[in-house]
Amino acid sequence: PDKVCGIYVTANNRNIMLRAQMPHIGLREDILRQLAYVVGKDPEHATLYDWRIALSHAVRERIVDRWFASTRRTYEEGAKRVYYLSMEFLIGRLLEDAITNLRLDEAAELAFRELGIDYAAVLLDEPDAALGNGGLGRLAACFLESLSTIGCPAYGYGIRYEHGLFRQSFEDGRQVEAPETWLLQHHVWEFERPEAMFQIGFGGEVREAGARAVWEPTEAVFAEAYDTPIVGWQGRWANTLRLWSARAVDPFDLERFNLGDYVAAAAPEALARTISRVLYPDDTTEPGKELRLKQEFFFTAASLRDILRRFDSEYDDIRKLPAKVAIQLNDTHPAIAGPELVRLLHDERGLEFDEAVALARGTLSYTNHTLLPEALEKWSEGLMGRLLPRHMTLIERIDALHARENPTRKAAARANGQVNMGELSFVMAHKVNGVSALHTELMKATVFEDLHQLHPDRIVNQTNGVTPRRWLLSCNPRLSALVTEAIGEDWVDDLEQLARLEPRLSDAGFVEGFAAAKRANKVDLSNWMAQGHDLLVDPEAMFDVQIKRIHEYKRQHLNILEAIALWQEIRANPDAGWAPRVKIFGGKAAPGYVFAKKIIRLINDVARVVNADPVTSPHLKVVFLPNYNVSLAERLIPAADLSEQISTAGKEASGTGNMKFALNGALTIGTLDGANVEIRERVGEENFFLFGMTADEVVNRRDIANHAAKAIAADTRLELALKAIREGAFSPKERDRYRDITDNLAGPDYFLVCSDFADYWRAQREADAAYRDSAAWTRKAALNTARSGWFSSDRTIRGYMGEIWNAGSLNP
Ligand code: TH1
Repeated sequence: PDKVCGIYVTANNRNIMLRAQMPHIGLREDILRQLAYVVGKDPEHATLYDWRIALSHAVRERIVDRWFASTRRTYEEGAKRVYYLSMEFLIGRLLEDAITNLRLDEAAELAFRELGIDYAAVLLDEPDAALGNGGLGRLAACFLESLSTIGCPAYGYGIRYEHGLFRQSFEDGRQVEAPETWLLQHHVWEFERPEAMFQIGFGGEVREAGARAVWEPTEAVFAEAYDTPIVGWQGRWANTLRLWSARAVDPFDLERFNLGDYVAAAAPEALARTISRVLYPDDTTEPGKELRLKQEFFFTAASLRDILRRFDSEYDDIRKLPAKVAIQLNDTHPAIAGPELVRLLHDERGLEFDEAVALARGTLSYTNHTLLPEALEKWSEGLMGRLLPRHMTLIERIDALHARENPTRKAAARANGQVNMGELSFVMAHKVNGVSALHTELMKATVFEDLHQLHPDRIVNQTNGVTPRRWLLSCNPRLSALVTEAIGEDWVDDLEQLARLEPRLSDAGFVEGFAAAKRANKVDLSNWMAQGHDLLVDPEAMFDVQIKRIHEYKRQHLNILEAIALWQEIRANPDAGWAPRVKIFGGKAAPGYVFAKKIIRLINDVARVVNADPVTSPHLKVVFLPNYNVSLAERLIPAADLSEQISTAGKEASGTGNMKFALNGALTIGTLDGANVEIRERVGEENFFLFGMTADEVVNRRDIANHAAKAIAADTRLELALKAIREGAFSPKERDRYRDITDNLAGPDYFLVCSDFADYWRAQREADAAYRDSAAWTRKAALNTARSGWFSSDRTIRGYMGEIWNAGSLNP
């Protein structure tokens, strides 16, 4: 028999295997077959949706073969597996990603051309899988794709939320939230696994049984698995994203039903399903609700049971666990994995407590994504003791053991009536990592100072990255084609090859091609904004983009203040040769974050006034696009000239949007925060508009009395901009509408918007001047692309594999 993809094939399944090698073969026939036999439609009556489902099934078939092959290889090699536990996976659309990685794009386009169907529209019909808030969830999605591209055997584990992040619209400039209903349509990519079902308990009592204990929960739900294959570049490898859905153990109360109480009869099912019903819409802020803790335990406990079941199927010595299993905790959301794994090893498998802790520690590692105090998870002992009584005791014992091993230890996981999940994660992990060089150093100096002293080798840095398949190859086909033409296509999974573009900068044809790609992307975006949003913008203007969650530390209000000041200055002096600009905003505010929602409304109000001003309108437009999500990012980033990365220094752990912009040839205006520092180092300081205080200066500035008032008094532009807001220039019917914003900025101004304003203005005018010299600008933009190769998530994942997981690649 022949060997294809590492598997021996017989004549029977030869066709399947050939398709695995040459996926474009028979694509059109397969689409039609799927349309008929899976969707149940003939081509004459098929809607866009029907075509999309048919295409997705045809593509999915081509993944499944590789998926099986990857699983089989992992078993054959006895390879170590990596498990990435995350509350969030912000995947976006899956179809185009799969088509790109299987290199089916041309075949699919051709097939639909022959069928007379608009292929682009079929792709756009897919809803985003928005099972995440922002950077943390999107990072998890990039990591999954890189793990598959690299061929590292891995599973993502998370929650199959019925409703992902809410849909955002504006009414009268205000954010309105509507539930996201992505699962109402048939979700083609997942496979239900009713056989992988675990019962997860809550509450109840703990019975002592000698040295061990038996936990008897009073409440229980089933966790049911749904698997989505994640295929890597060129389809060489496919891993699994396994998401857990909650369902009732006793789904239906027949007795109640027979008594005629139909609502009560269905109640157990509704209650159980609550656990996987919605994603908490808070990014980097901690609501600390009981349901959230239940979600965390639910998916963590189910994942650990599944991991041990898979381990047991291959090995009979549990002491091999750290050699065969690496579990990464994506922030503290799955931190209960520490005590739960100890419980499984100690209470259920009878290991000595100390050995159970050592094995768990050898298996677990933890990524910290933020130092913001409000985002560091702490659970009250009361709540935790009620919901997870056994874990509460085990946490106490973990603390005691750690104190015995480290007598000088000061802090503890359990302190002041609360469980500090960061401390717990640190103590239960063999490695703890930050997500940018600056953030990792700040971890050592601030939040984890004591623990770092005790364990100086535990904290390591793994600067974030983004997958070049989605964030260049597929979202920016014009630039990708240009790059491939210049240096071949090896860059796609070896992004540092982009450095080979640099010598091409002396080639006028290449530079012109680069400028032309950007211009065409901007024209596309302008047309889309004109059609879908009734907004007319000039594609020759600088596209200045800030897209991210709305948060005071990210300082969208600094950006809009600068827009107001610019508007005022243009009005006063309309003929001063202004470089035309379009300021584009996108982002959602947590529904309970009142201040952030006010910022959204202010931006919309400013946009209304500024865009209607005939004097300034040739020079300045302000646009807030609703419902920012992964798909909108894919549209905006390739068309951006200027990337706004303006957080208060020390607050943004890394940022990942900053990397996507630089990769796509936008220049950054930014502070020395998060990965901006490393981006600037690599692209060169002359190709980056730096402004603002450093993290150290920020801390000192806060000690200066009336720092905001002083900054305002020293800067007339800032003073006038604030005055305009206060006097109702943007809310004529309600002068006080933004009183809380202006009061905050003039008073505490914790995020130092006023103190950084003057330098931000200076950097913006520098950007204006640079943009006027379009040849020089293009050169800087191209250098950003050429020097962004290091920010591939492939590099990040290799770092985790080598320094944290001790895991290898099985790619041929
Ligand atoms: C983000 C960080 O804010 C961002 O700087 C970083 O690039 C990204 O993670 C990936 O590392 C975070 N998102 C969350 C979300 C929650 C809690 C903490 C963080 S930190 C819910």
